[in-house]
Amino acid sequence: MSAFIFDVDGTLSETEEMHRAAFNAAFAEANLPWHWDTDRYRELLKVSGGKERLRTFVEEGEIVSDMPFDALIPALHQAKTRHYVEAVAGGQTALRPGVLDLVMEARRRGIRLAIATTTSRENVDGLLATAFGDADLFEVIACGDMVAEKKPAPDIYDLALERLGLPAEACLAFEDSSNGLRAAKAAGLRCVVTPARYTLDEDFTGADLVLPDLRHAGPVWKLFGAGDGKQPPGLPLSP
Ligand code: XBP
Ligand code: MG
Repeated sequence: MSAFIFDVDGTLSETEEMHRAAFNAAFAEANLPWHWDTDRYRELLKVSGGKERLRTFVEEGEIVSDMPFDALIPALHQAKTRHYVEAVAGGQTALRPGVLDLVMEARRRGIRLAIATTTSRENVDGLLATAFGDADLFEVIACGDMVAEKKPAPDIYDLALERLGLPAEACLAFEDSSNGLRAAKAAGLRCVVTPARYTLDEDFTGADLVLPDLRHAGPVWKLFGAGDGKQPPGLPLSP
């Protein structure tokens, strides 16, 4: 195998609380009486994509607004992205345990690195620059609206494979959510899942490996076919 393809939100970093805060900041800025608490956001996260999530919320709630939805949703999402990028630039996030070591070891072994995410390019660039100190670490960044169908559709992984010029069997995907796992499997990839705070209770049937985080990377190298995998396959999920 020749490449690792990483999801971003929840996989590289626990970013969803920052996304939730950014949505709420955008609502307040627009003087909308909306506030997403953690329970509501966990439900809404089942919809991939911030704009799609907003549309679901508005349509489900039959919420009336004096601005037509087709204008309201992009405007709110742009404001939300501005708040999110500011939060990331302010250093409000860090890489999940084990991510930096695994990425650096992959680089050392000449394994190519790519991103396949639902979030927008400006969010990805901000996180990579802040968390890794290098926005160019990943040679392929497939993200957001580059594809029509978001996760759990395979499109974003298909795009990453196309840009890598590699077949699915040459790559290993890293995800945190059921939507992401389904997208990776539908694209024919093996997939390691490290559930995040918002996805701990989701269904990861079909995952090739489920780990609490990437600190114990032995099973990852074994799955990738490049290591001795001394660790037992798939550590029990931390409580
Ligand atoms: C998770 C998502 C994104 C973020 C919000 O992406 O579904 O929609 O929640 O970001 P990932 P946007 O595939 O990295 O897990 O508002 O930019 O969509
Ligand atoms: Mg994710």
